[in-house]
Amino acid sequence: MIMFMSEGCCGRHKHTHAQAGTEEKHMMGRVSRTGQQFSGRFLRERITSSRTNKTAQQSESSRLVCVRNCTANMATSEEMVLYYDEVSPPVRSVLMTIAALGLKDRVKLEYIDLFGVEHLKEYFLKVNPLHTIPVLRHGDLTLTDSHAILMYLCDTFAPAGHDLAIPDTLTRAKVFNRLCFNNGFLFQREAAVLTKVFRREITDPSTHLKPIEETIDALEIYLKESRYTALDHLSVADFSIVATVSTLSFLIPITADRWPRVHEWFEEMQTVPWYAENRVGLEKLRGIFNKLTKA
Ligand SMILES: N[C@@H](CCC(=O)N[C@@H](CS)C(=O)NCC(=O)O)C(=O)O
Repeated sequence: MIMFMSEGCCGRHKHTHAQAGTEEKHMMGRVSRTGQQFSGRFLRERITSSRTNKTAQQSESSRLVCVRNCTANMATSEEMVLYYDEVSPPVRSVLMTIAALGLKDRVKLEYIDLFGVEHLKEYFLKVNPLHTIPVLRHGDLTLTDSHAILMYLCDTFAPAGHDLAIPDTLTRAKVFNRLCFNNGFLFQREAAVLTKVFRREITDPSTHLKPIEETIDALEIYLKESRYTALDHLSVADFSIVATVSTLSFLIPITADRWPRVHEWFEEMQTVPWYAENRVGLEKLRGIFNKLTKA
């Protein structure tokens, strides 16, 4: 968890979701560096061509689509509320997913000012006693972890054939495994260092970077095994991991000579239209980080 302190930070953060929406519109339909058009049709074609064992997957897929539809029927009429502050990497992964699934109009955003220590206020502790964001509320359901939220959104709202749909148990296992990598290693190690900076315990993080570098080494290996972090096409694992990697790039530049595959993937992720949702909070956090690390 990144612990946020109040000193000097109150009132700095204003709601900028509308700004993110403008950027997203601007980027929609953009062509990636590899010449790929990020349209819904393109995504469907790409996922279809990557399927190898179609028949087995289809029967598993229809079972899961049925489960998903039942969930969707129960839940889609309820309002969704996301407690957020876009400086948070896990929040940004959820914002990218909401945009990619076309859910922006359906999610009410409740701003929790982390640097204003709003997450420790009594009313928010009733929402999440562990005082972290993001939190997603959907009807009676309250999810207090970004990785659980990402899986839930995919299961409930990704139509069959969408890149973010999770059609079978093998795909689920791969995506979930990378989400666990982010939750247990990448984000934790990055957060441990950033917390020291935001608590003003250190101004020079350079001697604290080894554990983070080790996780980027692991990511380099994973990205040699598949085109994206979990699969050969985009998944929510990429949103989760890119939110963390873009933030840790304040601390460690992701260079092509040191981590060629991570560098290539990170460059490509920045061309994905929904990455616009990551930029706003990332730049806000970078501003705060730069102030606290300047000697
Ligand atoms: N595993 C959680 C981590 C969430 C987390 O640590 N969020 C930070 C912001 S990046 C937070 O709310 N920190 C406030 C606190 O720990 O009190 C997730 O992925 O949702």
